Amino acid sequence: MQVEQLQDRLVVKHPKGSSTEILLYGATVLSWKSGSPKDHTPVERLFVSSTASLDGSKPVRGGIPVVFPCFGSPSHPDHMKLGQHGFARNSVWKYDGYTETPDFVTVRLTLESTPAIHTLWPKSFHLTYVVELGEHTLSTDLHVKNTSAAPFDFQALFHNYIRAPAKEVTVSPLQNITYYDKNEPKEERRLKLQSKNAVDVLNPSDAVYENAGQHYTVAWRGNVLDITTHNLKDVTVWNAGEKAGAKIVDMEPGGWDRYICVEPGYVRGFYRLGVGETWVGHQTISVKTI
Ligand code: TA6
Repeated sequence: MQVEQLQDRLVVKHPKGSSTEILLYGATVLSWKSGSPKDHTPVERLFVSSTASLDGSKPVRGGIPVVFPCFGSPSHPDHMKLGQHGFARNSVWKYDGYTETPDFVTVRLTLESTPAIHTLWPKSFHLTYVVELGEHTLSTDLHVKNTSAAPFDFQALFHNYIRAPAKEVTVSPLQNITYYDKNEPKEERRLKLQSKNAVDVLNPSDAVYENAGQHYTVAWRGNVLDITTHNLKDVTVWNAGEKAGAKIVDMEPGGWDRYICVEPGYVRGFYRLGVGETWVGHQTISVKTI
């Protein structure tokens, strides 16, 4: 059996040694252990703060929280009752089974509206989250189906906390991509053009790149992870830095220096989904070296 269902999570094992754990709360991928094509020893690739709450009392500080239907604090008139990053990351999803092939083990989770969600966002929808584990890859797909009687607008994003030393890691290629910096006061924010190809987070970063290339390389000290995406035109690069990181209540001491968030999403503007239509946002993270 490649998938073990525990009370609060799924534990998925690949015959070639990689593994992943998915909390039903938020469908949050909590762990992804994978070797590389050169060294097959599985290594944890995601950061989860040791002080994160995993009991469903708040979104998990780490792993891969799913952001839907709004990114950050709501800005769309239909989203005003929602909390930061929406409800997908703090709702309990249902396990909907798995499939396996010689190369992949794939699990599905689903979420539909509940009375509590309906009071915040009175739309009818069906979400399916598909997590596919390969020998050196982890893919996540979010399927959004509009089962309402009218179109609705949403944003979606995978809030990947990649385990990496913030002082050394870079994300590329981002040269000539326009971005805005969420660390700047809202009224002073303006779009800027990124001049560097490989962007570091030596200074605190909360940069939202729009219409980026949908293929990113995250690199440090000979480690290389690739992220390729589909239908997720934007990417956010976030690291809180030392000062702000110390103020995040569920961040372990010094945790700011153990992660970089590289977050593919559709977050500049809103995707309008017609009645009965389905939108799929996809990412694959691959371990390339070490
Ligand atoms: O995606 C970046 C971001 O929106 C940052 O602004 C930062 O606040 C981060 O997400 C974490 O948000 P959270 O609600 O999980 O504390």
